[in-house]
Amino acid sequence: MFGKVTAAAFAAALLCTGANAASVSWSSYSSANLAQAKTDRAALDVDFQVAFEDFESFSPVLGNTGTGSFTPLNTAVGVFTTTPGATCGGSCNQPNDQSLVRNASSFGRYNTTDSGAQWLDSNDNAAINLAGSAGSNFDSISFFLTDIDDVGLVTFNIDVDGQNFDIAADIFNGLKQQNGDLFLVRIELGGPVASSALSLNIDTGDGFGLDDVRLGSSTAPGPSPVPVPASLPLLLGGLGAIAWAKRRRKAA
Ligand SMILES: [Ca+2]
Ligand SMILES: [Ca+2]
Ligand SMILES: [Ca+2]
Repeated sequence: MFGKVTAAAFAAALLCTGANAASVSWSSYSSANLAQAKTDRAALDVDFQVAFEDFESFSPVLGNTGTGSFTPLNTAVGVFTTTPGATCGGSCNQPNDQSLVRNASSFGRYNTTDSGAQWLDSNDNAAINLAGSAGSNFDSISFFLTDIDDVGLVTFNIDVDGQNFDIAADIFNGLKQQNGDLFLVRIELGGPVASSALSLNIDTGDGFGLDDVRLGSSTAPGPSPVPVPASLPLLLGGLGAIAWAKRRRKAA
């Protein structure tokens, strides 16, 4: 199933943040169709790759017995954190405010990387958050998710720089998904940015997996622009005032 999701409060969000208009495209697959999902992804991710994270370089927490300490987790695509949830289900490791890098497929979550084994697991938290950045501008984010909305309430939504996309309502029509279902997500940010705030929000106790996160750019990657110092507008204003005063003196 392919779908495009529109942001509900998007006009208001634009007014508040000055952010570009983002859009989210979403595709759903059964766990048996990873190869097809990768083929579809290759057709979508045709822009320049700015950064990629497959979670294969981190030490995994094995099975369900380890202790997570992966918040914050610094990666090639930015810093991951979690939003703690109220429910810690059967797949949860304590402390349950951590996300985990797992390497043993279980509970319907699994690796999607070719020749890989690991993924970032939500550990039943309410959200996985990404402060996306890679030292270079980007205008798209894409990734695979596993095992969303197969237990508890059917509620999953994505925040992109203050714009909210209600996947459960607009794509799932409020219907529960199958254990282990696979989802391909691509977010167009609407313009180049040096950083982007992404949150994947779910019903607590409904764990999910995230893997193969890619930041892309429709133009060849280069260094992010140096931010204008807060003092520069003041300085320019001051220079303008001096010029104006000079003109006044001449006129007088
Ligand atoms: Ca992986
Ligand atoms: Ca599951
Ligand atoms: Ca789940």
